[in-house]
Amino acid sequence: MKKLKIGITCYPTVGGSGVVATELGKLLAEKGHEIHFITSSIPFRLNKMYHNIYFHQVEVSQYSVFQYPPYDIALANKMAEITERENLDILHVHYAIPHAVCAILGKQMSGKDVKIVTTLHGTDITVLGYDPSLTGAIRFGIEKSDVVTAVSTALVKQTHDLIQPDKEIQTVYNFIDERVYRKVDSRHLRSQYGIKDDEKVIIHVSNFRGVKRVTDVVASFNLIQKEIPSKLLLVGDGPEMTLICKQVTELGLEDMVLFLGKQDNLEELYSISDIKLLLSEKESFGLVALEAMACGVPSIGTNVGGIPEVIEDGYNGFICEIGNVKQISDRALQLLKDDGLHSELSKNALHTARSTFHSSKIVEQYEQIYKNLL
Ligand code: GMT
Repeated sequence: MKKLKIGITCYPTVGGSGVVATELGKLLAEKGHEIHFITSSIPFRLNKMYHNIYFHQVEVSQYSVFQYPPYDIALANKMAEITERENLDILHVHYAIPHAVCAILGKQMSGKDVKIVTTLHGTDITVLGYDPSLTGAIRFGIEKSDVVTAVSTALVKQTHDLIQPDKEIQTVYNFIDERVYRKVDSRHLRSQYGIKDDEKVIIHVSNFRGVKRVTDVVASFNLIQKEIPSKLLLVGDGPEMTLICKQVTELGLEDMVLFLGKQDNLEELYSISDIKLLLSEKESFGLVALEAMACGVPSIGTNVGGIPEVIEDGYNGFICEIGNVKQISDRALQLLKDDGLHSELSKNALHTARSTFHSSKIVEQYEQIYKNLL
């Protein structure tokens, strides 16, 4: 395939969409394409030097005359500048708002025939889609993109239901870098964290926003630890943290819940975990479930959004109703008490991560999309 020049715009800070966009850029660069990240700061996962990855920072000047800094205009301006100067073939933006709209403006400003690919990740639809002051702009961003993808079939459907764009939207699933997310020997962490030999480990990783329902994670764990010696690892930080700390204290679980804060090298934590809990009320995909599965950890997830497309009930994990902590803890106990069942689901989790969601397969799908456009 002809080597392409691809501009990528995403939210570069911690978050699944930024992770996927950055990993995509890295893998495309490894395949010889030239990648130009056009973002507000250097993507946090861009942690290695690549000769064919460039970073163009969008800088927004503060003028007292503006009540709000004009970030979207600065981004469109930078997109136009890079498209023209580097002769980009593709602008691949992650999130319809504001990135697709900025790309459309940037393309017009550049006067070039750069093709726009927009990937929807969820919050732009499942949250902003309910805001009537934004739906018109989201629809415009989608309809004027050359190709639109969404990270799950559930998100495709939700976008059509909420935004009703006159545009086909393709599902292209998320992926992880299997070279990073794999079972590693990190047993030393168990003793360092004070986890006893007979204790099971349950893990939850998120940004602790309300939609992640971390209170359900703690409530489910409370029921689990009554029947089986166990520890809960809470990884991440966010707005709900104070509430969660209070809940843990009220339930008397201080010695059993480990607050680890934000962490890199999650594969080391997954590798000492027996079960992952992802109990969100909104989740277009659930990248963290895939990360855990790639390390052989079965997940218990809620029946929302794209989660059931990643976690197959009874095959590589379990799907439960939102907020049904009894059902969730029953499923967890079933898995934790039956070594045979656990190892079967763990094997299947690995298989799912390495087949349906293998990075090579997903990156090829994106390459095919680019190729068809040019
Ligand atoms: O879930 C978040 O709070 C972060 C958000 C983001 O923008 O990074 O995640 C969204 O995109 C991820 C990557 O595609 C998906 O795995 C998450 O499910 C999705 N979050 C929601 O839909 C709430």
